[in-house]
Amino acid sequence: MASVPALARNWPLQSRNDRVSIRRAGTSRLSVAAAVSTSAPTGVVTREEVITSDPFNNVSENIFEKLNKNHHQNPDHPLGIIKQVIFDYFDEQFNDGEYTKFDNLKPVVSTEMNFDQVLVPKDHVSRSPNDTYYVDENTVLRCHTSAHQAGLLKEGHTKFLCIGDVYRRDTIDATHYPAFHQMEGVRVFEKAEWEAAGCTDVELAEKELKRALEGMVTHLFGEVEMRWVDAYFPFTDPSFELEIFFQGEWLEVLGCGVMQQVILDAGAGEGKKAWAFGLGLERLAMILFDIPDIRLFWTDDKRFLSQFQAGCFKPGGVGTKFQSFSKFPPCLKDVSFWVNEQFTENNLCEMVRGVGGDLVESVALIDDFTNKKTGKQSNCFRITYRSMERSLTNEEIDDLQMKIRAAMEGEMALELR
Ligand code: FA5
Ligand code: MG
Repeated sequence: MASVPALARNWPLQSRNDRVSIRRAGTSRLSVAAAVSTSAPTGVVTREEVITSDPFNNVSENIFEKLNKNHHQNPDHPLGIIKQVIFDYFDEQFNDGEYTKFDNLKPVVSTEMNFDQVLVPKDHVSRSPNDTYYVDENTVLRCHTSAHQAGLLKEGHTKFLCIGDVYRRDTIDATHYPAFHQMEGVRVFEKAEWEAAGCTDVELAEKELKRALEGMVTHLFGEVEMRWVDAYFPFTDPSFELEIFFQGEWLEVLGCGVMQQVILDAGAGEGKKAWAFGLGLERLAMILFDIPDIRLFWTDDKRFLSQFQAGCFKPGGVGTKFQSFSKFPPCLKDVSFWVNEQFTENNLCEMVRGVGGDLVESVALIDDFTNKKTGKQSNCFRITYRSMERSLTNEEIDDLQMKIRAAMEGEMALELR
C-alpha cells in the first residue's frame, strides 16, 4: 500500500482538510465546563434542551430535526447495516465481545468533553461558533465521537467502539452534511504486550492500529486501493488518515493515531499505550452501496429505505447496490455580492440550508475577485437545487432564491451585486 507524504494538514475537524475551499476562520471564546457523565444513554433530546435564548445558541430547527433520528440504531438503515458489519469484524478478528460497543451516548456534550479532554487548544478554529453548534457557552452538539474517549477510559473501558451522530457547521456538497455519523475505536495496551512483541510501545500501537483498520477495510470492501496519509490531530501522535480510491478520487474515510499519553494517563492510569480511530460512516456506506448523495441518508422515501435490510450486505463489498430512482434535473442559481467583515461560508450554508432544506444539493464558490481600485472583494456562489424525490417547479425555486437573497441582505447585511 502506498504511503503519501505529510501534507500541511491541520485538524480543523471540518471539511477544510478534505477539500480546498475559501474560508474565514472565526475566533475562539470558550471556557471549561463541568464534565457530564459520558455514558448517559441518549434518550430523546427535546427542542427546549438545544434551542434556547442563550446568546451562544446557534442550533437551527433544521439541525434539531436530525437529533432524534438515530439512523445508526436502525438495523435496516444503511448506517445501521455498516455499523453491524464493523462490529462483526471486531468480534471475528478479536474475541467475541472483547470490544465493548456503545451506540446510544447522548450527542449533547460539554465543551470539556468535546474539546478540553482531547487537548484541543483554546484558540483552535474548531471551537469557533462558526464551525460548531453551541447550546450555550459550555455545551455543544458533539462534533466528533472523540468527545467520549476520555470518559469511557475513565469508566474502565480499554477496548471499545462508540458510534453516534455528530454535528458540524460546514459547507454543503455531495459528501459533506452538517449532521453525520462517526464511529470511534480505542484499544489500550499493557507493558507486557509490547515487551512480548519485542518492540516499543508506540511501534506496537501503530502496527496494531494499521493492522486492525486495514483488516476492517478489506473485510468491508474486499480488494480496494487504499493509502495512509500523515495527518495532525491534537489527541494523537503520530496521526494518520486513511483514504480509499472511489470514483476516480481519493476519499478520506477515517482519522487515527497513537493516543496522546496525557489523555491515556488521565483516563486509564499510567504505563499504558493506546490507539484510537474515528471514521465517517456515511463515507463508507456511500462507497459500499453506491449511494451518490449524502442527503439520501436522511430521506424518509420508501424507494430508498426499502432497498436496504439487515444482512443485505456481505463482507467483501458483495451485496446490495443502490438503484437510483432520482434522475430529476438540477436547478442552478448564482448570487454575487460584496463580502463584508463578518461573512463566512459556513454562515451562508447554514442560512441556505435553513431556507431550502434538503432541496439544496450544494453551495459552491465559483468566483472570487478583489476590485483593484476599491479593494472590495466580490464572491459569487452557485446554489444547486435538486430533489431526490420529485421534479422541482421554477416558481418554488424562484421563491426560495428570493428568500435567500433577502436573508443575505437582511440578516447577513451583504450588498448584493
Ligand atoms: C475527527 O473527527 C477525529 N476525531 C478522528 C480521530 C479519532 C482521529 C481518533 C484520531 C483519533 P475528521 O474531522 O477528519 O477527524 O473526521 C473523521 C471522518 O469523518 C472523516 O475522515 C470523514 O470520513 C468524516 N467526515 C468529516 N466531515 C464530514 C462531513 N461534513 N460529512 C460527512 N462525513 C464527514
Ligand atoms: Mg479529516
